[in-house]
Amino acid sequence: MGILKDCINNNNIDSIPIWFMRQAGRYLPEFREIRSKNPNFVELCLNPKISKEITLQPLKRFLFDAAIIFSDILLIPYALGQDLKFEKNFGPKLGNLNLENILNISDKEILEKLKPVYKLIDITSKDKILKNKDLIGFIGAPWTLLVYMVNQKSPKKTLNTDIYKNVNNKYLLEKIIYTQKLHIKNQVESGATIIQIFDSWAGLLEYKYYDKYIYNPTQELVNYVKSLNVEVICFPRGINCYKEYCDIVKPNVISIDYEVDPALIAKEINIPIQGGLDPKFLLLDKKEMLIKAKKYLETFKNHQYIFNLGHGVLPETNPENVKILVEFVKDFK
Ligand code: 1CP
Repeated sequence: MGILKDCINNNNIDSIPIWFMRQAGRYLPEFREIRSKNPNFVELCLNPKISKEITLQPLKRFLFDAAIIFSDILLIPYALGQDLKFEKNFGPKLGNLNLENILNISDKEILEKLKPVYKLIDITSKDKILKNKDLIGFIGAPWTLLVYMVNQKSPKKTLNTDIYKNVNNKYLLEKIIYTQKLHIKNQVESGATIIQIFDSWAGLLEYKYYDKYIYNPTQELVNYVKSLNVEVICFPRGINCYKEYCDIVKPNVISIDYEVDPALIAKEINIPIQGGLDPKFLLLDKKEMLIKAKKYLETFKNHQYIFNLGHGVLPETNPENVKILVEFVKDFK
């Protein structure tokens, strides 16, 4: 058990726990080297030996308290039989959505496709570098997955604004939730000690649809993770009602994005908080970066707080700045 779990469970800790979203990724030259030799991103995710190496790369360089598995939320559409590829300078491209096929696909077929992810978790969790550290497994929240599956590409490109009016959403959502439970269970059984739910596109949804697409489905998954005696962190990026979200969904930890005012959140929310710092601040010079980081450390001084960013590390980040920031947080008293 690592200090993330200690922090969440209010046990004594002697420093602030820290990890970063996208801590394994393109800002690291050793990742780029592996990536250049593995042009097929899905195959890379499904190669346990190499994805283990990528998962552990940031822990070899920095004093992070947790690893997050090198995988992707879009392996779920892939496991449900929707084609998936990642194109250079474009991002994910998903194939046609064949609802009938998706609804009929069996657990066995799904698990067969995702088996390499569980193998990755199994071999990574046994590595001695993770002794006393957490291994974070994850899923995409149902809404975010629905967006990718129906839109067939990142909503950053263009978004079909009628997405939530699609009459088949009900069945698709049910299948997504069902599949996510399978995926959560297998990640936990393979050695994931915490689960994070990424709702990266929560901010796109109109508020009147929150119950249907965000609150109810996510709450169901949160309850499921808790029933396995594992802590769950939720990251509903871009919403502006974090307090209401916590009251309804009840995650163990809420991960905040960089648009959120930390002082207001510290006042409003009494569950453990994670993250917040704008990843762009890691592109500043060292002194300015640390001033920004200190604001979060000071604001959450009397709170259960896991240091993280308000979204993923940017590819143009200098790893030296990551090192300086992590050491600053670990030394903060
Ligand atoms: O080399 C490359 O181009 C690959 C870039 C990359 C990486 C490093 C992708 C493609 N996925 C990943 C790994 C990944 N994805 C992790 C690994 C662990 C870590 O954080 O270190 C995680 C947790 C994810 C989760 C993920 N995938 C999310 C949720 C978090 C977020 O960033 O908001 C999302 C939205 C995706 C979809 C995805 N995967 C990759 C891309 C380019 C995208 C699309 C993003 C978009 O829509 O703009």
